[in-house]
Amino acid sequence: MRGPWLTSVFGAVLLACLPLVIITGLLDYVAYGPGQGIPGAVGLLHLPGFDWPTRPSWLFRLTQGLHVGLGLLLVPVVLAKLWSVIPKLFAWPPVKSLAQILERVSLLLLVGSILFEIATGLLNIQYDYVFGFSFYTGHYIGAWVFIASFVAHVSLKLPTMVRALRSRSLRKELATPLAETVPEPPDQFGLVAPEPAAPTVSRRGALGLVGGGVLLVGVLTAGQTIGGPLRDAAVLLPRGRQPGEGANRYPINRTAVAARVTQPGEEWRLALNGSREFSRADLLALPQHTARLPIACVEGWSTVQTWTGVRLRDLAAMAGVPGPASAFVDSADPGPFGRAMLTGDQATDPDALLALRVNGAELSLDHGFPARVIVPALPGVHCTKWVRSIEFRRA
Ligand SMILES: Nc1nc2c(c(=O)[nH]1)N[C@H]1C(S)=C(S)[C@@H](COP(=O)(O)O)O[C@H]1N2
Ligand SMILES: [Mo]
Repeated sequence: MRGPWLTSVFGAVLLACLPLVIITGLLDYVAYGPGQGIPGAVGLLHLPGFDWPTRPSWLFRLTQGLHVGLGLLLVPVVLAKLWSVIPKLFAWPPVKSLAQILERVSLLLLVGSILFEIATGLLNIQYDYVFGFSFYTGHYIGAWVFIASFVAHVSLKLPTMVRALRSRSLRKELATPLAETVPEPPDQFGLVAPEPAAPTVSRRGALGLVGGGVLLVGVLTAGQTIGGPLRDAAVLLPRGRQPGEGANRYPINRTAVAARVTQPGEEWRLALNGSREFSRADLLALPQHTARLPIACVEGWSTVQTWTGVRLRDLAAMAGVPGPASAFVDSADPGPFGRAMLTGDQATDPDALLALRVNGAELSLDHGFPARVIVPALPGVHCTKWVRSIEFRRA
């Protein structure tokens, strides 16, 4: 089965799709906001970044959905392509010439980095950080290793790929049954076996198997963005499978128990710029605004709900900073996502809320009672729950 044509078909699919995974991944990096310190120390690899916009409100839902969703869909294709070049990966003797050493090192970086990205990405959406390093820093540095070796690999192999694709017709291959399947002609790269055994699968069968794998991954993934009953089928993204109850029935990223947050009583107050305090009743007595906005988590799930609460910009005005340059939100959660920094535009968007209610009911404790931030197009991680204080800053 192995040969330049088959390898090139997998290669062409990856060449068409991986740039989208790369670009949406880098956009997610910008959305997370280098100002938040995520990822941490990456030295020269830091991108300049720009202020993440608040419109369209589904922007982050789209970029992270594409990054995680497409990334998962491509896993069977990556594995198939690795299988198709196995003779090259284990070539012997390992060192023949300087050019060959360079080629093998570049392949090691290419294969190593994509497997690293797949492994860290998958673990991040499955488990609570099992790495000994920060997922964000590791996945980000791994991405740059992959981008560099991917660009090098494509520039070296593109002519070979085009030639190989032209050597056979896809339509004809898809019409060829097992009985008529013969090896590709011997090639200079040594992909075609010199003495091949009789085929046990046709080329269309091999492509169908990989395509079926992609489809299966799709079924096990799509529910986390589409929602509804499909959400329960999304076993590859279990982090979005803790739904609440009633009006609060949508995924919970981190429960109150996990964050060690307990139900606050009447004594709860929101502190604004350290100078003003509001009880929940005070907040409910202020003008309320309702907006239908998504929560989209970098771990691969998203949902759209109807939120009601006080506009952040109204709070900014009450704090005496009507046009803030930024807003620092702190919460009762001591964990890593217990605080966030919003840009001025994010804090003053007309739909940016300190939400008190969702879908017409009180926020549940798991979803941030007594109050949580919700801002259009912002990654879920910046929509802080269990808010305790907001500081609107002039700079
Ligand atoms: N205080 C606090 N707020 C938080 C988090 C957290 O861990 N602590 N997680 C964030 C993340 S990563 C997401 S995706 C959203 C999810 O909101 P939900 O659990 O209400 O769906 O909450 C955000 N707000
Ligand atoms: Mo998240």
